[in-house]
Amino acid sequence: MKFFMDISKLTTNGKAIYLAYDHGVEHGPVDLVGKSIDPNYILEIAVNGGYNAVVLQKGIAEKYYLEEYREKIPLIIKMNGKTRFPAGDPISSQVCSVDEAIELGASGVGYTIYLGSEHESEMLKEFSKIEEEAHNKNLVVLAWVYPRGKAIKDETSPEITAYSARLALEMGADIAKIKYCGSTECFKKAVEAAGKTKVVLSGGPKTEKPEEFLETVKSVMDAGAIGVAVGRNVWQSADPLAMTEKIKKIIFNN
Ligand code: FBP
Repeated sequence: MKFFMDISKLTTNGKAIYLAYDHGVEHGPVDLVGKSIDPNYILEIAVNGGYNAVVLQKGIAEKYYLEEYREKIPLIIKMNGKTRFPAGDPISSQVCSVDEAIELGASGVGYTIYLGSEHESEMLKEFSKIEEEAHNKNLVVLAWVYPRGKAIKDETSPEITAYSARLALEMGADIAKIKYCGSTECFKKAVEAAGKTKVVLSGGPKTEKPEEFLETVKSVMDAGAIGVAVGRNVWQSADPLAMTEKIKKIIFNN
């Protein structure tokens, strides 16, 4: 069992930028505006933008990643998912096995835990099995920790953001992917709570002006995050590669 995972295959000098593209499950094609409906378009951005990895569900990986991109860009497989339709507290089901992720060429696996959901215990149990197997098989484990459900009064409060980061550490994740809480100060507390688990920002909806998102990136880097996992703010932008360069400048020159 590997207790200390080497995450260098998914980082550059300890920093990282990941291109998230699991929205076809989470939100549906409504998010995949213009050219971004085409997985090849996204994979080209990931390669040409010099991302540390692209995040895909298994179906896209099987049909688009395997043949052409395996040697060009590292892969993080999203291990669970849910659509936007079910009512009530969220639960996200495992839809890919660790062995399948390895066959698809994954260097890491990602799993969403809805902290505070009434179904939280099922996700914690599922995550912990994936974490054990993935670490045994030398995969980096990323936890998307999103506070959601009736019990959560404010999904981006400083307290719940730090709790999200801490949960990732306690559950054995190598990297926690968490939402922004609104200030460098509060994100710093989350990074502190994550301890030896590294923290990346979860992008969020496309901001009106690109500068707004870039300010958030700057803020989380100042707070001690290692980078971002971004989707819509890149591939919904008019010039995804130019946007990528601006984000990278903040992350890697920090
Ligand atoms: P974005 O940068 O587009 O927000 O992507 C990050 C992400 O975590 C995706 O991996 C996921 O599909 C989406 O956000 C889910 O967002 P939410 O559950 O907040 O709707």
